[in-house]
Amino acid sequence: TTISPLIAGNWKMNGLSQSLEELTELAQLLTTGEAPRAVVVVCPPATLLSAVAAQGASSGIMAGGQDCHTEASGAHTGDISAYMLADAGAQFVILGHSERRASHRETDDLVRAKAEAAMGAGLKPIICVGETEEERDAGRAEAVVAGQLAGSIPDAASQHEVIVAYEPVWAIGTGRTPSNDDIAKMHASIRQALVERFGEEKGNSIRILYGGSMKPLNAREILAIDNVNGGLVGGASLLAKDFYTIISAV
Ligand code: G2H
Repeated sequence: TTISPLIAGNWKMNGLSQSLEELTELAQLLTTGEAPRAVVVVCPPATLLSAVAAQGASSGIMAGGQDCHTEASGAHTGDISAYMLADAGAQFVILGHSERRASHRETDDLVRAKAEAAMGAGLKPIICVGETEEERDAGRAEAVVAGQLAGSIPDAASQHEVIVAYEPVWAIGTGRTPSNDDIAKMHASIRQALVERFGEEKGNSIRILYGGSMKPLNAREILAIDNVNGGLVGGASLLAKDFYTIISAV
């Protein structure tokens, strides 16, 4: 593939100001060794976003949010808009993560509206899809993911940069991962859906990340699979050394 790979760290609801020391360490690792082949993104909790954006800039680390509202501003207590993320220095935003789909009942329609808002604010949405274990056991994994893609990616993606993250729900934070063969099959099917919807050129230019228990030990083989254009890394992104190992595995 000719797409430049991207590795994004999803800190989820982890990270206090002291976690910025990990970021400093990551920046040192990234700037002392050989320049990484991957675009590097860190998505901290919103409280640390501007610090990550400021501190990461000198080492090429880009910042991303973990969610945004559909509106630019207004009476939405506790929410944060895409414009606010951009204002704080974010260039990316994770949307439709399975944890939000599950615990905040986010639907494909809502994720699509959020992605539209994100693109309107100049952010690159990282749109997450993935089947549950039941759905995989029932042989419906590819159909479920195809449905999520169709519903969650806005048509306007044809004019903007979007990223897809395939995260099988049963692999998230569990230490379990699909076989390389299953990852290859799913990523090929996502690629096909993107090409069918957006055409050869655009469809082949969209990054498809793998997420779910990616760690230093399995990153190299997963990242070598066809149509895997990077990773969305949760637990293993919290320690600079581990995250750097994954980044270097591209
Ligand atoms: C999947 C992933 C990051 P983890 O949610 O989004 O987390 O690597 O901890 O499974």
